[in-house]
Amino acid sequence: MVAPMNFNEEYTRRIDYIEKILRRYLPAQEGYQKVIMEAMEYSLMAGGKRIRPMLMLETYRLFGGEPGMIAPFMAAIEMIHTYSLVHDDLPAMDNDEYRRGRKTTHIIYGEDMGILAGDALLNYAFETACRSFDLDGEYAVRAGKAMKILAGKAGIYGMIGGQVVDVKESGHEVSGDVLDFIYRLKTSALIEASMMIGAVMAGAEDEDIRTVEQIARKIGLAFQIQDDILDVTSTTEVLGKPVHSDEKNKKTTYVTLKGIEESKKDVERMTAEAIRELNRYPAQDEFLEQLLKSLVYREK
Ligand code: GRG
Repeated sequence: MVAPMNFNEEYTRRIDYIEKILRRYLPAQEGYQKVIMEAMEYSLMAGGKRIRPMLMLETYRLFGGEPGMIAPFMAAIEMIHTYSLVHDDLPAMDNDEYRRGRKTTHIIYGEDMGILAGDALLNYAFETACRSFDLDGEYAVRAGKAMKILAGKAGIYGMIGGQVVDVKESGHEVSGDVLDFIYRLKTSALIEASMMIGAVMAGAEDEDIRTVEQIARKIGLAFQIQDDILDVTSTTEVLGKPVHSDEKNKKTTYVTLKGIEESKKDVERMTAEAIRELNRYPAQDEFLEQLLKSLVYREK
């Protein structure tokens, strides 16, 4: 008889594995510019749920990927995500002092180094992902495809584009369509990149990669709506960052448009749909299903 999976144990095991990878790919702290390597480590190793590399790894496994080949992209996606948080916290953006339960990077290292640490993580993400080109034959071809996805989903047609509209539309009410656009780009794009890159590096067919993109889009939307809910219902101690930040920044969110109860139902519905669509694949992944379910009821 197969023993039932202990989700919490498996989750902790994966966090440890991902953090080992992140440490392995961080640059050595040396040279006249050492302070930037310190600031990169400070922000990258501050904890966090590591959802993006985790989804990448699980999708890679779902499509039969061999151990090891995906590691540079797992590190790269978390570096890009962390850079976005470092910049999002800057005085010119949300001006926040706490993130992941500790002082934000610009508070510790100053605004100038905060900007540079974000830039450094973004650039180093691509330097890290480029290491996949050193892999053998077919993997180098897959790495090229994955790189294109990473660059596109992080850029003006992806996360940065979403952030631009989010910042531009702050301070007044926006329509549901504009909000969907912001969420799809600002939050879903990196989750799409994570899962698509997992599939690409495992050698999935183009049609499956497109399906994975659609599934990840739903997961990203559900994730962002839950983020909106927690901003209203949670506490600074639990979240590790300020609550009521959407109200402070006068942002339209799913919660302001639809209310908490409706938003919760949407998170549950989108997650159930994503799980159903993933379950069509013959190689099922119990951890992935549990992970998606846990995101619906997450507290931070
Ligand atoms: C280019 C100046 C400049 C800034 C770019 C793109 C950008 C800044 C910011 C967008 C980042 C952002 C706040 C997206 C929202 C997505 C979201 C819910 C982030 C929180 O992710 P979690 O919950 O965080 O995974 P942890 O800490 O767990 O990793």
